[in-house]
Amino acid sequence: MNAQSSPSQCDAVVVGAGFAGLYQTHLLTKAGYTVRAIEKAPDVGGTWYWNRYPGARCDIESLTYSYSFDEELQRTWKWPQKYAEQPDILRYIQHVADRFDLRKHFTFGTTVESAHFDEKANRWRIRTSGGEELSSQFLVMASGCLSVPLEPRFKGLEKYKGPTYRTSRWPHEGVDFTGKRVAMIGTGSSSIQATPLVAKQAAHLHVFQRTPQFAIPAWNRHYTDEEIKQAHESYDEIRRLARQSEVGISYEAPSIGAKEADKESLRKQLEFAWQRGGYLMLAAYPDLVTDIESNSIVSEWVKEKIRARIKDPDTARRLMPQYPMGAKRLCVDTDYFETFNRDNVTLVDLRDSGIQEFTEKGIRLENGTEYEFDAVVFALGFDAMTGALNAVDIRGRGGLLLRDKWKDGAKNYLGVSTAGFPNLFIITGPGSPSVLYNMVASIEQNCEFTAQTIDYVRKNGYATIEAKPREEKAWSQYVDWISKQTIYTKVKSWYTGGNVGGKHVAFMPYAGGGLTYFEYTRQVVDNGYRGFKLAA
Ligand code: FAD
Ligand code: N01
Repeated sequence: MNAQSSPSQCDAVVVGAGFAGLYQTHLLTKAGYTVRAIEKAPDVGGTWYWNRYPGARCDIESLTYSYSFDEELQRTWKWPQKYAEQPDILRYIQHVADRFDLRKHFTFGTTVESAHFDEKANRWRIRTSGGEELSSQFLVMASGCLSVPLEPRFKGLEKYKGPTYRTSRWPHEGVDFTGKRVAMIGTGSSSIQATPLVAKQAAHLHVFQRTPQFAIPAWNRHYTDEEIKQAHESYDEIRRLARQSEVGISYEAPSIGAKEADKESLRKQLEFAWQRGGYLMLAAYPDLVTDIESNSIVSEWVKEKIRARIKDPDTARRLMPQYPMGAKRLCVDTDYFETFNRDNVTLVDLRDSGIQEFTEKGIRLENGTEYEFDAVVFALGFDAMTGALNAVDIRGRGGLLLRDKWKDGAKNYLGVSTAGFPNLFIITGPGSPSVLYNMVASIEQNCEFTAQTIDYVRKNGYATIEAKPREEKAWSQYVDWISKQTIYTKVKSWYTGGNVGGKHVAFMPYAGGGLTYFEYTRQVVDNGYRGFKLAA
């Protein structure tokens, strides 16, 4: 079946062809439902289709940051590196699409523009950029937590004559910066991965930093054949250990908090965590996200490590983060701080003087300093978690617009459902562990919950399922309360929406841990969808 010629009436419309949309489509079609899946990009991949900048790679080990649902798939796929590069992750996703013959359900190069719930028919009416009108009982938004990049909105940008690039929309043919004077704006994860590679090519690189970030070395390397063989043989154990952890990654950590550890055991444990590298530095002790004193001990220790990587003391001072480690998503780097030891790299600290405007040839700061560039790279981040949902004209009962409902916060139940929007499912939405968990595992759980729920609704002869307002309120208050017990609310970040002008600021993911969340959703199902209203 070719999606282009497939019926406009179907059981479910799935939006997105990333890890989530593909798995959701696989589950539903395998269960016998008709699915029309729509993707803006010309092909599968989602995040890994769009983010092709130099150095793009995952920050959770590939053996874990991959689908677990198919034995044969995980035992036959060979990850070349500990943290796979974007081309390898994209190749993997394409392989999954081929292996399970998923492309035939998709219409690519097409955006879902609106989705209105028809209360008389109990169906979603969906309109696409291709002018098609679809009608489905269920709508699954697998549209991504980090899929709507922030537009560069700098005064005078239209005057600038040189080429500009966005990390999240990198040209497929790549960019050659050889001999060029380059500006990099932003110092989040994307910039931290791209900066060392751009610096190696460019004649000179200026990095414009507004907020210094914590980054932990990845210590990335190629896997040996023997390691891959062993991993394939012990995959059940790898997944079992990952599932036992609150973040979906297996790791060892002491049971006491950092502030309770004596000096010598603290040093040993932090050295161990540093050598292990990457995102798991935040799991060096179990209380780093919840206890500011413990966090501060470890943050200071990490800052010393960072300081030791930078030769110039003034540059080191300027690169030092000033917030609790992990409150912004912890970055994982390869040679980021060492890059500032190069003669062809200059840090521009925007806390001294902000960007006034772009000129024909470059950038002028508020203090009058001017820079000339042959190319500018924007690594400004995303309208996270709600961006892709609010970009679509989604209307529920009574014509209520989702983005209006959410203007004072993304109220939801379990992150997957929101009251007044029957038969709408959101994969890794606000209110679910999503970005605080290994995302692929988080996606698998949410997709399985959605498929199971759709099956329950259909097999029991219901027309609709939707969150009850009372449970939604309780869940949203609980998500908010938990976040306030953590360091996450101590700083402006994309986790809180604070990076987007005018967006309601509140911590969006569920910070109570994956295990707790998964158990909670299991109980909801076991109790006949407690908190949901089912109607015939
Ligand atoms: P996406 O991959 O974002 O896919 C959503 C798709 O929906 C997109 O292709 C988009 O074009 C499409 N779409 C959106 N709206 C519409 C619409 N209206 N109509 C049609 N199509 C639409 N997470 C981790 O856990 N570990 C990592 O190491 C990691 N690395 C990352 C690196 C980068 C550079 C980025 C940006 C994110 C990273 N993430 C990581 C988070 C990453 O987004 C998730 O891990 C995962 O890939 C998300 O998959 P998804 O299918 O939910 O969403
Ligand atoms: O975006 P970010 P990202 N003028 O929001 C700055 C995942 N990911 O694309 O901090 C000047 O982190 C902004 O400054 P400030 C991962 O989950 C993972 O890098 O707001 N600067 C910040 O420095 C990650 O967290 C990987 O003060 C401006 C930067 O731009 C998420 O995606 C790799 C500005 C944006 O950083 C987002 O990462 C890549 C302005 N007007 C992404 N506006 C891995 O390593 C914004 N900034 C796996």
